[in-house]
Amino acid sequence: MTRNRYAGAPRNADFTIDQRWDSYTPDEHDRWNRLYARSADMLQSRACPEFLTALATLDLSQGGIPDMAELSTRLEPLTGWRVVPVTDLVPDDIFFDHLANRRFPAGAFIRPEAEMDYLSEPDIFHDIFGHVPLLADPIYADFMQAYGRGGARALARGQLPNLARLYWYTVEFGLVRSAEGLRLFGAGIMSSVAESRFALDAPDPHRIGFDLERVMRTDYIIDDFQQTYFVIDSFADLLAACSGDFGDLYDRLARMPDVQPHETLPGDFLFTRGTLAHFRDRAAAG
Ligand code: HBI
Ligand code: FE
Repeated sequence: MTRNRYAGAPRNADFTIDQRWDSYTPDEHDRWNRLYARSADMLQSRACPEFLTALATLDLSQGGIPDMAELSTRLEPLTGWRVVPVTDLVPDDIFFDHLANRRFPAGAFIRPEAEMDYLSEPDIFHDIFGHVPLLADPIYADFMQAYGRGGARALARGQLPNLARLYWYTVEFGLVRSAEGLRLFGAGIMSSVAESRFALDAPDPHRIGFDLERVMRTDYIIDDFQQTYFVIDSFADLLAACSGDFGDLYDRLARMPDVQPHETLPGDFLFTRGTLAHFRDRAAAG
């Protein structure tokens, strides 16, 4: 059984494919249901209110893997967003063009049983359970479109790495303040039970107040929990921070050294200064 049976599927110029929803097996539908139940349950006390509201609104627990076309008929009236099937990662320019047109490209394959707890690239559970619910929130929906438009500009300037960090530390691994304390919103956290605990509860990582320039300077690791999580005040604040022209910012960034993910800077607003113990153990283990 190949791992991603959509790899090599015939695709359109925009890299979309036919999801062939009828081809999912009962086992795959059951795996979605188990992934969904496990994460939705433990996120009740950890996810931000906007995510929980959107998750209930979109009701992804309708029994098995969502049909993206059907899901889009329910999402589009809310914020204009649709979900389109792709095989896996698509080229940056294609990705940004989809976001700029309120289309979220979601992987069509579901992770194999052996990778229930961690997988390296986005499967349909990461993309639809992790990313799609917040697209039902009007402010976050506007932010994601603004990000797509900014992506094309960053590509044109050759400064995509700076913008990719913004995506990484918010859309994938962001935390947000709420009346009850820090809460999760990043899709990479939401779709991982272990990281949903680590990001909020563990003493190991730093938790630093979001600052656009600081985030865009900060490198990241892709094969372990984050050493630093950034905390936004609100989605409105994130949208406002990203709605200006980044030209001067890119000029400044080009002259500044990168910040390593384990570092803190004098100007940081530290919600928690991490022990980094998890990462030292990992480094020691080699
Ligand atoms: N493609 N399908 C898919 N999903 C992504 O999250 C994605 C992508 N291509 C490029 C990309 N992300 C990154 O370049 C951005 O995160 C910056
Ligand atoms: Fe993602």
